[in-house]
Amino acid sequence: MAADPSTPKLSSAQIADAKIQRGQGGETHQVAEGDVPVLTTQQGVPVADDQNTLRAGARGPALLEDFHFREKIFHFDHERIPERVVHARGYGAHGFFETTDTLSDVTRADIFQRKGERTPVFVRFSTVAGNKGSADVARDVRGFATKFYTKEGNWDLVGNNIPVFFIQDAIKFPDLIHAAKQEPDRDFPQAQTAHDNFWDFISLSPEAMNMALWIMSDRTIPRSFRFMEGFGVHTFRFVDAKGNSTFVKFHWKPKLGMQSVVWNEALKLNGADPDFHRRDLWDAITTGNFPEWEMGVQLFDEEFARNFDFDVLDATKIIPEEIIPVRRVGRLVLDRMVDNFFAETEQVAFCTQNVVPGIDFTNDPLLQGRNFSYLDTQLKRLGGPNFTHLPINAPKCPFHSFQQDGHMAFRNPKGRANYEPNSWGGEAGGPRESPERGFRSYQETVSGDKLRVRPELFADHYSQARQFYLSQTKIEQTHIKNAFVFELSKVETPAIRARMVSHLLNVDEDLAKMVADGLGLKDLPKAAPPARPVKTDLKPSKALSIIENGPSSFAGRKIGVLVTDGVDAAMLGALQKAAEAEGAMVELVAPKVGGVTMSDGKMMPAKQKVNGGPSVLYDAVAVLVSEEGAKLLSQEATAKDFLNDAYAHAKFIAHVPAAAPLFQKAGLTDMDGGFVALNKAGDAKAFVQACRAVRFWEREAKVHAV
Ligand code: HDE
Repeated sequence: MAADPSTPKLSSAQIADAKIQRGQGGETHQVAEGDVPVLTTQQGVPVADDQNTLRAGARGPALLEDFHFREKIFHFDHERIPERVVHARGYGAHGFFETTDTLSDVTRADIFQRKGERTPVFVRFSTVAGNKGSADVARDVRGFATKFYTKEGNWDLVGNNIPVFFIQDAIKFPDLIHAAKQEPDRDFPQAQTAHDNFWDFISLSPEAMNMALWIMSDRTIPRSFRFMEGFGVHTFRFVDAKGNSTFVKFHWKPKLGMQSVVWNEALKLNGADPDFHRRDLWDAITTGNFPEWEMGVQLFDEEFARNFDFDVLDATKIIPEEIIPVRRVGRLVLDRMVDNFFAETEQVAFCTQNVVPGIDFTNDPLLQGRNFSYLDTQLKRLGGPNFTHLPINAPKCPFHSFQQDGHMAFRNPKGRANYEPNSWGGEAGGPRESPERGFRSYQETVSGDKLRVRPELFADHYSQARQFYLSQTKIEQTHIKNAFVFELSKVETPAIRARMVSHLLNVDEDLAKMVADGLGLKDLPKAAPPARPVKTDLKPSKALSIIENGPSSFAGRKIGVLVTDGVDAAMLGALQKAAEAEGAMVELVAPKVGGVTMSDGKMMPAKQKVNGGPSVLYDAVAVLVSEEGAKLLSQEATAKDFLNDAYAHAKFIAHVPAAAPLFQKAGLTDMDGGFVALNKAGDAKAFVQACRAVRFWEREAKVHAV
């Protein structure tokens, strides 16, 4: 508004006048100078005074005729729109999708026809359960929604970072979400599933068991959006030019490899920086380190679907990559932040029904329900049927329809015809349908009785949960066990805890016993009777483990360096150089944010003051204090926390000899293989190389006794 260049400019005489007037009132407010646009009302009327309401006398009542005041407050009162019922907390960015392998053999979708072609996209990442202002590193599924502005219309792939879902039928979605969100009488806890209602619902819904294993894994505490996978979840259809169909499941693979934080770190991160994930995306994109994912597809036909152990319409199941490999067909690069969060990220309206010619739905009962829900929800959130007119939602290809009017219609069709068929020829007659180019649904033969029932294979609730658990490394299995124990320890009703253990007995007996033990459960309950026998012969899939699919370098990660006055300038320089060569970042944490005086007398500014820059913000840490500095920080609790947390979170820790007293004071005497001594400049490189393993996992067993 105020930035509109067409708004009137002040003449120098007016500026002088305005300054004098302010001078009389004694205020020090800034007034427009030279080329700065003049503040106006929404009607374009220049505003002379934005500091005082119009009054009858200096101490008199406000006057109703103050249209500037009324307009300003009226608009402010209506700034909010309803937050999303789910996925309220989110963060988006622009970018492009580049087709790297054509798919013309299986789909007529225009976006997949030409290798090297780039299609603009907007991606919004989110958590599911938390409200709009909740913390980023809540244990939760992450949304991964992509809007492709293709040449044949917008395609929305509204996915998650976990390939399965809690429920099989959309009719259960309100129950699931009610149970997951704050309990309705007390309105807490928010942004966490560690409460009775959630586990009550889950333990009464055996179909949720596969997802329960996934959400208790580290997939739900990703290091940031840049380090997680994405999935379309449902089975979709590709349709070729002749109308033949191939089933497809969509995948996103992060270029930086997968990485998660550890649970205790997540708890602390949410206090230290509730915006940890959005800040990470902002920092990466604004510094030119554009996050990237590969798109992969699993393609299969009706025959495979008929013979597969599970129903491909069941969104609680995956097809392991070892059975159907993921074919890489494109890359997604996010390279531009939004200009305005509300206009773009808040108002973006994803709809699963947004498909383009060549991409079609299947009868997955979740997907079918979603196709109703998303359009419906946009009406509520954005206030009318014209949300597609908002720039973030409008297609970038030509589009024409006879839809008109409604709230905020600023794109009504021109000309006489607003219906068809019509006999007004040429342009006046408006657009016409195209049997060749137009979207055609896959011609599927459908018949059946009208009933409320689920297909038989949907009833296998445990086999893939077991497969998921057995596909994890030992460290990840321990994290899953600990997560169950943590969450169920927050559940106040013992019967719910026991009911969950009765399900886990069908997944893996050892897991169930360890969870029972962790909960202090005296008697092991009986296993819940499975509706179908549990398949114990499913092969573990390496693709399901985060650690097995970690990074090959330390690129994109951050080292926190604790420094004090007198820091060895050469060593710090070597560390910065080694990190840069790896594509990693270095941030200084110091007693004062103004910085430190290095050994060479030069000043180096810090990013964080030590009490505001805990080590949870970093992937690895280095302690480059001087002898004097070590003495100073030995008296500072947050400096000792910095080290203790880095140690407990199994991080790699580099240290100069002068730091020894600080480690002593912090009680860290066991310098295990995760410590790297920095004695000479070359050691900095060795440290960064060690960090490629992301964590020194062997240490974990030593720091958790219960
Ligand atoms: Fe959603 N979901 N969902 N969902 N979902 C919404 O739409 C819904 C489901 C997902 O960044 C809502 O615009 C139903 C699965 C993402 O703006 C709502 C069912 C998957 C986002 C809705 C599901 C998702 C949403 C709320 C059960 C992964 C955020 C606001 C059938 C494949 C999109 C909105 C964004 C948002 C309904 C299940 C992903 C209420 C009824 C499965 C990423 O319409």
